[in-house]
Amino acid sequence: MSMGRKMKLRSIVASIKIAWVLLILAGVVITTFAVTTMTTMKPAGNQASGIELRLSSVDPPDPEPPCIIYRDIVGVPETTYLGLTVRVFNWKDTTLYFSITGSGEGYTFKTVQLGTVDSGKDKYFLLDAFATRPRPAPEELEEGEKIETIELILSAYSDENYTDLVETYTKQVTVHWINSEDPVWTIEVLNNFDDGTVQGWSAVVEVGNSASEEVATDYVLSAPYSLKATIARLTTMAGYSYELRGRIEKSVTTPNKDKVFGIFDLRFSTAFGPRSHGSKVTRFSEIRKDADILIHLGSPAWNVAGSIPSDRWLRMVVPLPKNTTVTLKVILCAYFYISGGPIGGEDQYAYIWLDNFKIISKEA
Ligand SMILES: [Ca+2]
Repeated sequence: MSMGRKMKLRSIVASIKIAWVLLILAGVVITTFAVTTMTTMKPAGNQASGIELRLSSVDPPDPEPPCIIYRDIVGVPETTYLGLTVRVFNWKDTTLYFSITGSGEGYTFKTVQLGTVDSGKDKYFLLDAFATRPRPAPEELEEGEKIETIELILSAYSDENYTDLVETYTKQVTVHWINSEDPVWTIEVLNNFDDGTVQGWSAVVEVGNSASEEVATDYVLSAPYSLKATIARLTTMAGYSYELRGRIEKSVTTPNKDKVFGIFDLRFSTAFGPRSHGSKVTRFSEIRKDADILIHLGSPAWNVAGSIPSDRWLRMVVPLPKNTTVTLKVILCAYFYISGGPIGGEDQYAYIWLDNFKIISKEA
């Protein structure tokens, strides 16, 4: 690894701490995420390996903190779906073909062929609906919680038919279920927007021209309203690629209790004009606590189409620090290319919906 590359990676790590990446979906979706700093688990021992699988932005050689996916059973279908974003590293001296699957009691995993990662490189992959599992019954969650372990199994092949196995790499991941409706949890915040107000949330444009927030009725999880943010960018030139990025945010003060979680039900979409190419999908989404990335979905590569699911609800659950004032942010980034002749000014849009946002807490 060249010094230049190392420096760049270091600076990214310094700003990020732990980015996890997951998503789940269900009839309503459900997602997940992981954070490592809040647990006493020890990192898995290093595996001497020419390949590696990570679920965070922490770069080798730094050990990756333990991976934890938080999930809430409330409001999800009887069959739950787990999705995640993973990073695959190839330190072998040739390009390899990768596939990934997993195992865990009660889980059914897909086997997904990821394609190639070049020698010395890493890539992000979003695994949509990667695993299913029957929703745990409330009785299975003692004190409103249940911990289980799954394994992710990465396999590298030398050929495009995925027949000549070169190496496998296994990663242990903790799944931490919660039942946010168990009375052991105190509901500190519930933002369902059903009073017709935005309940302290605001929209912010990061790359583009405008952002606005409102209560909306087009997509809701609890009637009559959800929160809807509209982020817009005016495009006036053809033959250019454009980024469109914005967020919703709210400042909260967390309770002085040992366990605090934020539960987000989110939906993303875009509306691009007829000249835009780049698919009707978004590039990445993140949940941040101030500048810290708590969950990252999708790929940083701008030209990866279909990086995150859009037009359906996703759930993401994040642990939060106690007794602290933080700004919670949900970021959405889209990328597109405008082709053809002069377009004379055309707005492109990205949308974020939020409903039934909760902060819950309890003593350990
Ligand atoms: Ca609502």
